[in-house]
Amino acid sequence: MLIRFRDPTAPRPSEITPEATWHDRRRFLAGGAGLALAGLMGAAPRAAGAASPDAFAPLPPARPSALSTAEDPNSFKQITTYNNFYEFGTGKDDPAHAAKALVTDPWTVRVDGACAKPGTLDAGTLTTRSDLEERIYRLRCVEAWSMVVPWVGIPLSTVLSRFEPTGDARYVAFETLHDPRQMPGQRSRVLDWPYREGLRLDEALHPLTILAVGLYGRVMPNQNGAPVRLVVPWKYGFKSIKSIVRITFTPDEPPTSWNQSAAHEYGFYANVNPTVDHPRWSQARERRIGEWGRRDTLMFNGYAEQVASLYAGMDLRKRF
Ligand SMILES: Nc1nc2c(c(=O)[nH]1)N[C@H]1C(S)=C(S)[C@@H](COP(=O)(O)O)O[C@H]1N2
Ligand SMILES: [Mo]
Repeated sequence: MLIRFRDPTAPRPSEITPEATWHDRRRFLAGGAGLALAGLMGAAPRAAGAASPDAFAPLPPARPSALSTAEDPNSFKQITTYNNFYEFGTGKDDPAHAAKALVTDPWTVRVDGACAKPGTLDAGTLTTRSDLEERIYRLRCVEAWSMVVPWVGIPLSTVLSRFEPTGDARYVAFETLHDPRQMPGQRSRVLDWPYREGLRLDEALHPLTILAVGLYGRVMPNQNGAPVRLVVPWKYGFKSIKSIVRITFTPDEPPTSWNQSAAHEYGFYANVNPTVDHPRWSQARERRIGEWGRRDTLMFNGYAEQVASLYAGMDLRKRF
């Protein structure tokens, strides 16, 4: 994989240049064909009403992570207007509107289960930590699209270690807020609420797994899972649970929402794997949002070098 190094003291491009401008620059560098294509696809970032990062509070400068990809990120508009967040509707453009009113401050995350020091986590304190890292991940979704997102987050392991998991902690379970008054999607039974996800402890402690608190150097937009959501970049998008209120260390594999709703379609592991098809579609290729054609999907979403050893000896067709 490509690893990008940057001077950590230098301001990030997102701090000195409005994001729309660097997209213009990139399009200019790509030449006329790129320009024409972007116009055709309605990708012009200055379109009236386009979502702007300026509407979101800036986060303190984050250290660029050595695990960042060098790929160009998707635009702020693409990342914040094409979402899956069923608590706010099942349409891809629902969350951008319906999540606006979600109250994310104050927000506490309860941490319990098999740990010596159960307690709570104030989401607000996560955004001011000096170990915030900026990473660019390709978050691929089961619906065969992908995006490159410049998340800002903190390694989940840094947070979990404070609660001192015991020897019984073999898995970590996560839960989203359950509040049908604020989350209108929870009034219909598309899923068994609250949204639940889980990881094996070694997956949860892997340095690629982060608790994300923002993107493009700004606090997390509600539609992307404010104030704090998981990002597990080598897994399908549904593993990356949004708006987390509870984290529990468990001895057994915890139940997860999509697995409960359709076990033959969505496994617990959900590692991106081009050789294992979803029962209803091939997972060999994906469309990058903003691109026309499809590209080959990479094993573990391009992070095989970092994570393949976690699954040594496992039959990934059975444990999909
Ligand atoms: N609580 C909650 N988390 C969720 C979802 C959801 O519906 N509810 N959707 C998942 C799915 S299917 C995807 S593809 C990603 C999308 O994240 P994004 O909108 O930030 O791109 O969020 C995941 N996390
Ligand atoms: Mo998804």
